[in-house]
This record gives sequence, C-alpha cells and structure tokens, in this order.
Amino acid sequence: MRIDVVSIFPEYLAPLELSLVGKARRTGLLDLRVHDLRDWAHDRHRTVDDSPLGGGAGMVMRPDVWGEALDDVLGGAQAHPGEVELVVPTPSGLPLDQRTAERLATVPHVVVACGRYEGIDARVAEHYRGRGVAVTELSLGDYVLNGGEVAALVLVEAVARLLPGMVGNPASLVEESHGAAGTLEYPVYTRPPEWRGHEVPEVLLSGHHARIERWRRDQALERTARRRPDLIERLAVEDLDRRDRDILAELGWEVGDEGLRVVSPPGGVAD
Ligand code: JB8
Repeated sequence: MRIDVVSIFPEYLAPLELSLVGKARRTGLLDLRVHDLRDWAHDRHRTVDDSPLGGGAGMVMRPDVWGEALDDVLGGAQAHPGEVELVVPTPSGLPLDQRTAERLATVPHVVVACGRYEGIDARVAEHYRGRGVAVTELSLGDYVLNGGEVAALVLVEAVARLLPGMVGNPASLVEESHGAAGTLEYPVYTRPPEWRGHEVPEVLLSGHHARIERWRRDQALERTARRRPDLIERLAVEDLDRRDRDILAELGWEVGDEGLRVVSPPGGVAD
C-alpha cells in the first residue's frame, strides 16, 4: 500500500520511521512518502496561506498551492477513480473509527493533506470530489489540535497495523474482533499473581478456558456499559446471549424492538 502525507511540517512525521510502521516501510509492505507543501509554493517566502475571505481570525491555506501539490502527489491516479483516496484531517470531519481504518487499509493509495491555521480553502476538497477522487474529511475526536499532522500519524498507524503481512498481526487481530464485537477490551494481567496487595482475578489462574472466556466477555460488556453507553446502543442484539442480556439488565439496559436502550441510568461514576 502507498500513503503520501503532505504537510508544512514534514519532520512531524519522523516517528513513522520507528517500530512496526518503520519496519513495514523498510520491508516494502508500506510505501510511505512525506512531502513538504512549501515545495509547491510560488514565491521567495514559500507562502501557503492568506487571510480568510469574509473576515475573521487567523489564516487559511491557499487552494492554488494545495492544488499543484495534490495534482502531483495524486498523479495519474486521478484518472483511476477507486484507486486513490484523499484524506483531510479536520475537526469538522467524520470521526475516525476502526471501520474506517479497515476500509482505508484496502485502498491502494491514500494521500493525507495536513492543514494548519484555520484549515484548507474548502474548494480543494470540492475540486477533487468533482474529479472523481474519493475525499474523506476525518476528525480524531471532539477537541482541536493545531494541524492535521497528529491525525496523519494516528491514521497511518491505525491503517498500517492492519496490512496483511504486518509482523505479529494475525493472532492479535483475530482476538480484537472476538467477543461481543464493538465492545471495549477486557482488563489484562500478567505475573506476579499478587502485586502490592492486588490480586489477579482467580478465574485467570484456574485453567478453565471456557470460564475465562465468559469472565472476559462479562468484563468487556460491563466496562463498555459504564464507560461507553454510546457503544452499547450500537451493539447487534442478535450477537448477545442470555448472560450478556442479564449483565446489561443489571446495569440498567433492556432489549426493546429498536435494540438496546437504557431503562435505569446508573447513578455511580465510571472508573
Ligand atoms: C488546522 O484537531 B484536528 C485538526 C486541527 C486542524 C487541522 C486539521 C486537523 C488544520 N487545524 O484533528
């Protein structure tokens, strides 16, 4: 898979030489190229921004500079719709989730356009959409960063670890998609079985594989209900067994004809 990242701070992407993503690049599994947007600027000062039309604070990234950069980096790919996707990190985008990462891992060529200041002139996304390029504006969450570079780091790591042939991935990816899909993970422990007076739950030392699996599923569900009720609402009811429903009922959730809904909201605080 090929990923191009365009930024005015290409050095921000240096951590992508480390760890598993770095290894994937060295082995050729991931062809990741980082570009300096200013290479496409026209003037001596390599200007990439201008003041916002209509007024307001801050600066906006110029469409002409972005257009020339993206024409080059998207390359002939603009003539092959479906082969390339333009990803634009922005706090106004759709939230990045695992489904999106899984989909992007199947796209042969992803170009990430990292904005700064108040963002990129809106006509850039509009232009490439009009030329048949899939354009996805993505947010990391409901908070504001200074630019798209951190989102690009997150995206590359989330996608690269899913690529077939990524070192050490098959078993752990299978485990992630196990249990009640769409829940948080269960808590994990290692040796020693007692540490500073805290004991590892006895069931994990029992060797009873089925009981361990059930306990983990209970923990995952309970954690999810307490911390992420939004995820409980999206669970597929058909995937819940009798015990799942009992656990959720205990936490105030009931199965209705429109899926799960909270009947008695919990009073306590999530830990
Ligand atoms: C200017 O919060 B963010 C984010 C913030 C940004 C830009 C892109 C992304 C561009 N500010 O994910």
